[in-house]
Amino acid sequence: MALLEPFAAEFNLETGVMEASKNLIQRRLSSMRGMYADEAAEAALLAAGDPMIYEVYTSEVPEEAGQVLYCTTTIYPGRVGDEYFMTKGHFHSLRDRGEIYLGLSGEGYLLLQTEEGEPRAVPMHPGTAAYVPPYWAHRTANVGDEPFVFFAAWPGDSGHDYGTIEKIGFPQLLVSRDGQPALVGNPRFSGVTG
Ligand code: M6P
Ligand code: ZN
Repeated sequence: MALLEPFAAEFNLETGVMEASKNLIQRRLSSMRGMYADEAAEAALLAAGDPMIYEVYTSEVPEEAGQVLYCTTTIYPGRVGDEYFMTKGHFHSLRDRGEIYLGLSGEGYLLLQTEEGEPRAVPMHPGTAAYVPPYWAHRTANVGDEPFVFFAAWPGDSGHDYGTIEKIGFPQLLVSRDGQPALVGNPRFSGVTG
């Protein structure tokens, strides 16, 4: 492994913007087609201009064992039908790699599931350190009216497995009920992986 020089990156706690980051990932609704339950609401939003759902400023750290990758994620406020704007979500390619999140601004939820489809949900606020244990798929959603911003750090060799989530979805949907976040069963959840 190469010996790296120590460095520091500055980022904005309100917006999540990391000025030094050369890697900005932007996900509009069109890049996550089929992930929201309400297909008619998705089609209407796509026709109305394809909203930005979230942005990720990633570190320049090499993706290899021993390194610690990090990023900030900013999920914009909004819903597709009743379902709050959210990330795609992923398992780690190496399933036995965990992750740590720190809420910086706004209000969100961390949604998780095991490979057996066992769901969990963890509310996140500024100052919440939420732990993603190894083996749990993870997705975040914004349940507030402002951008939800959080910092994440994870082992450099974890990898992102998006395909499994694209195929099976998450067991629960996070929706707005009378203006409050509520978890409901996902009727399209196709269950256990493999
Ligand atoms: C968190 C971390 C990142 C991830 C980002 C967006 O910041 O888990 O690794 O890329 O959320 O989530 P996703 O990759 O699932 O779209
Ligand atoms: Zn992860």
